[in-house]
Amino acid sequence: MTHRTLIKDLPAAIDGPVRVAGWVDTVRDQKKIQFVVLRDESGAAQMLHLRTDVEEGSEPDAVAAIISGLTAGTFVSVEGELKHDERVKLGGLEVVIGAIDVAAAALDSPIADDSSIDKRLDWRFLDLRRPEQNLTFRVQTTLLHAMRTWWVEHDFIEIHTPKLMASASESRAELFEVEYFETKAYLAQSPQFFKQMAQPAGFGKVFEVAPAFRADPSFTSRHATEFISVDAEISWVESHDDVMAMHEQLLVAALTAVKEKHGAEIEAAFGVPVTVPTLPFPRIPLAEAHSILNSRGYTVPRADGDLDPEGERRLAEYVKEEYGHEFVFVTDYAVGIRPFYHMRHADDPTLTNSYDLLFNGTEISTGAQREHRVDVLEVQAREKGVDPEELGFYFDFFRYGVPPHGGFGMGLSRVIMLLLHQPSIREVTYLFRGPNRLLP
Ligand code: AMO
Repeated sequence: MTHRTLIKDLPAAIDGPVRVAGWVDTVRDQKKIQFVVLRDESGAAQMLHLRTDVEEGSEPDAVAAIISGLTAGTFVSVEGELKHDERVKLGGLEVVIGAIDVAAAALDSPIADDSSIDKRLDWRFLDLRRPEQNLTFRVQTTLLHAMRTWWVEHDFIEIHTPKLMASASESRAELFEVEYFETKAYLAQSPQFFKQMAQPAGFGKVFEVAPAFRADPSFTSRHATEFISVDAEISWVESHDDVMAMHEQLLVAALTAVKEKHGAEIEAAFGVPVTVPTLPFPRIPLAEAHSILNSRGYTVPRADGDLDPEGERRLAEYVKEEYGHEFVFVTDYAVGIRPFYHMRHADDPTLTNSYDLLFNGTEISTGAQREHRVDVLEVQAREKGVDPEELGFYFDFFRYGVPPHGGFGMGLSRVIMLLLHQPSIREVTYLFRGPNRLLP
């Protein structure tokens, strides 16, 4: 069989025999000529067939019969002759069909481009055929590849921490419990404890890209019950500044790769430019963020002082005006809104060495320097109602030698959503999981 050519490679191919394969987009079945627009993972092209059964008394045309019976979505393989022709609107070329082989015929699609997101998610495999969806996952592939490359070039070790745990990894809220033989296990909410374990293990710098689970019953555009968490942890940090420096360089490398490879396609498909951020990203302490918002007429309603989505959006507006930047590190969160393992300021124990990273007005990440002095850590845990005895395995990490360290966790689908200006992580998650969605 002729080697299969991807549709995106047809413009550079020479006229002559060719085989393409994909699914039927549309069929125009005319009296003398039939057109099939064929789509594959790389693009769309026009196939055509001149009917040989037009004259009275002519032999039946088997190819024409197959084309007449094609339904949209049917996967076919076409052997034919490639012909470049400027007059063809779609790509300036066409394939004259010699033979067409139906791999599997399709029923009529139950969804259309304007179907609701819920209906499209019910039929996600069909929804994913849309070119923008295909692009979304190629962008994600490039982004992750660039991050992994950056980490590898900077001597990070990739780890895979278990997702079945004996205890909570963040807080007891939002915890999924599962039967585990005679006992209970919990799904990891974050690789937090075990990525930190790489520090006393002497690994230096580590990263992980893996699922995290949160029993979060909310139906927002940015929350899932299962999401891919992009994590890194590095030793010998002096403060959260060192973590932010690593984080921003990583994102510059990732967005440079995305812009180079897909910038034009993203602009065409989503109408948004990809901007490679300048270094350093703006840094604004949380207290100052509140003053800025207040001076612009907005008071964050949350009693605990954490930014609400509206506060994040307005702060991003300010950062865009003031710095022309899509990213901002909000730093130095108050102890009350941070977990026990965050290190506190040496000169102000009400503040933590921590940050949230906002991208286009939404939080994508939390990072911090960790408390590595076990006596201090125990006090901080008790203060937050965490029993150090119950987390004995974790506290042991700090009893046998450990370097100062810090890291971050970042939600992959949030990054992609905000990069492509999509309304929800549902659009950019391969298969979304939420409180009322376990299928498909
Ligand atoms: P945090 O809980 O802030 O921090 O989570 C880090 C990032 O993960 C993403 N995220 C989510 N994405 C989708 N659905 C969810 N339900 C969800 N929850 C969180 C967000 C968020 O910014 N262990 C710390 C990180 C660290 O300090 O290293 C942690 O998990 O983008």
